[in-house]
Order: sequence, then structure tokens, then C-alpha cells
Amino acid sequence: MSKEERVKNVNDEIINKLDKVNSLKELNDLKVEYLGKKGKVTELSSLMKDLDNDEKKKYGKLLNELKTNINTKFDTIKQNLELEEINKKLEEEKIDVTLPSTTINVGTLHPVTRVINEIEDLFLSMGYDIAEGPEVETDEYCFEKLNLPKDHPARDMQDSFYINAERLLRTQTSAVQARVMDANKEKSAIRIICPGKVYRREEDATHSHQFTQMEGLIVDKNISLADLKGTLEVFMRKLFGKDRQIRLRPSYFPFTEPSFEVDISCYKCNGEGCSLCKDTGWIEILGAGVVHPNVLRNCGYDPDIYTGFAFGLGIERVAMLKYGINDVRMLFSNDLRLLNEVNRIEGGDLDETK
Ligand code: 2NM
Repeated sequence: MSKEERVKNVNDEIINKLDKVNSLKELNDLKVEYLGKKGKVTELSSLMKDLDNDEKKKYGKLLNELKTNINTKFDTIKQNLELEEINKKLEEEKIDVTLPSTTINVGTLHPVTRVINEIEDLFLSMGYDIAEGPEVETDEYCFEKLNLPKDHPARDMQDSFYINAERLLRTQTSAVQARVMDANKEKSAIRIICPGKVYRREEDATHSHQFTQMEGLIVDKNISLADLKGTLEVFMRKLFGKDRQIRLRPSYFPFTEPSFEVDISCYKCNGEGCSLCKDTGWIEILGAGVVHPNVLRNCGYDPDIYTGFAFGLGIERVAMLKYGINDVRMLFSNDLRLLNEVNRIEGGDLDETK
């Protein structure tokens, strides 16, 4: 067989085999078989060394044509196979967008957060600002400015967590109100509510060493007890329903004079008497009073020009009453049943489409 015939045979052979190639691996094997070090085309090239110059030229040209031809075919087939592979993958991994999705659990607002938000919304609508302050407070703002000097017996009422002689975890957010009054250089009117965590060293099992408080303060000219009563009535009706009545009983707080405990008519029995209100028809909910002249003076306000009222309540207690929770620890035990139940009552506040 002549060299030319051998070249033609190899060419035919390879074209025949390439027709049957089904995968990139088969293609690669074929490439090694023909163009590899010991391949059939390489073998044909080795015949060159025995030829004279004229024949070398002719035969060389033939070999080059063969190689170019084979390589082009290889490349085309490779491209086709790769394309087939991608299409196959795309076909197999097609996403069906009509399939139902897996459920994603959306979080809910904590009951304490809900109550804070509700109270903030109401007081913002009445022109109050929200004020915040440090939880590690100075003795001065927590007690002294609020008419509780060091030897005052009222300090026994709330044993505190002291950091050192001068600093402690705040026992009430009125410390923030003293700061706001103090910082107001123009000594202009003030209307604020102060939500936040407070800390007390409680001994018994039903009280927590930490709870959330909301205190309100208004300081202006001509503020009277009637303003306090009206404000608290609106406040309580927003939280517990439009039919609520309020009742003020005399009490004592060092920072207010006079001071009151405030009750709401029981929302369960409407004042008839039931287990919730212990047959009294009333539920105790707030502390309040007219700001003591000493407090105003301590914070730079002239009590002959300005008067004010203040009130405070525990957020956990409001949440427990509103949502029928009878153990305060339920609020902090991360039990999803509680959050789901409150969410059922109030609706999902985190869903922005609502
Ligand atoms: C209460 C009850 C009564 C109160 C007083 C003040 C301030 F800053 F004016 F002195 N802030 N909050 C106050 C009065 C708080 O909570 C049960």
C-alpha cells in the first residue's frame, strides 16, 4: 500500500469512527488513538525521514491536510457534544415555577413590643415625644433629682442593683424624665413618654428583677389634675376598650404630690365583679400624680410658673391583662405557642401588606 493510500485509509477510518462518537470521553480517546504520541497519524509522519526532498514536500502537504481536516472535525464534534450536554442539563434541571413553595415561618412581634408600640402611637398622636436614657444610671438622676435624698425612707421601697456608690441599674424610667427636664435649657414645656427596661432587687417569686416600664410626663403652664384624669382616661380606653372608666385612689410617691393609684373598670365583667378583678369591679394598672415642686426645682423649673403631671405603668402587666397571660414567665420563655396566640389575636404586624 502506498503512503498516499495509507493517509486516505486513516482519514476514512477516522471519519467513520467520528460519526459514531457519543460522548466527550469517546472523542478524547479517539484523539489519543490517532494524534497521540503513538497515534496512527504520528506513525504516518515518521515515514517522512526516509523520503527525498521532493517527496517530502508532497507527502508533507498531504499529512498537513490530513491533520487540519481531522482537527477541524474534532473541534466541530467537540462543540456539538458540549452543546448537547448543556441542553441536556438545562432540560433535566428545569424549574417548575408553578409548584407550591415550602412554607417560611415569619416572626411575630413580642407582646411587650406590641404594647410599647401601641402606647407610643397614641402618645405621639397627642404631641408627645419619646425619650430614652441609660440603663446604668447615676444616683443623682435616679433618686436625688426625684425628691429622694439619701436618707429618704422611700429608698427602702425599692432595693436596687448598685454598680458602685454612685451608679446603679435604674429602678424607674423617671430618671430619663429628670434628664430631659434638666437638659432643657430654655425651660420650655415638655411632653414625653419614656419606655424602657428597669431593674429592682425583688425578693419574691412572682416579681422579676427586670421589667419594662413606660412613664409619661407633661410640664407646662396651667396643667391641672383634670388634664391628668382626661389623659389617663383616653390612654386606658385605647388599651382596654372605649367603655373603660377610671378611678383614682390616694397613694404616695416621693416625686408626686398628690399621688394616686389608678384603676380601670374591669373589662371582663364590666365592673360587676369576677375572678379577674377579684369581685371588686376594678383592676389596678397605673401610678400617677402631680409633679412635686421639689422635682421641678431640682431640674431647673420654677414651680410657681410650671406645673405638671406624671404617670407610670408596667408593660408586662398590661400585656398579661390584654392577652390573658397569667404567668409573667410565659413572656420570656421563648414558647412559640404564646407568640402564635398573641399573633392570632392581634394579626401579623410584620406582614407589610396588611
Ligand atoms: C409613677 C407614678 C407617679 C413619675 C414622676 C416623674 C417625674 F419625673 F416627674 F418625677 N416621672 N414619673 C411617676 C409618678 C411615675 O410610676 C408608677
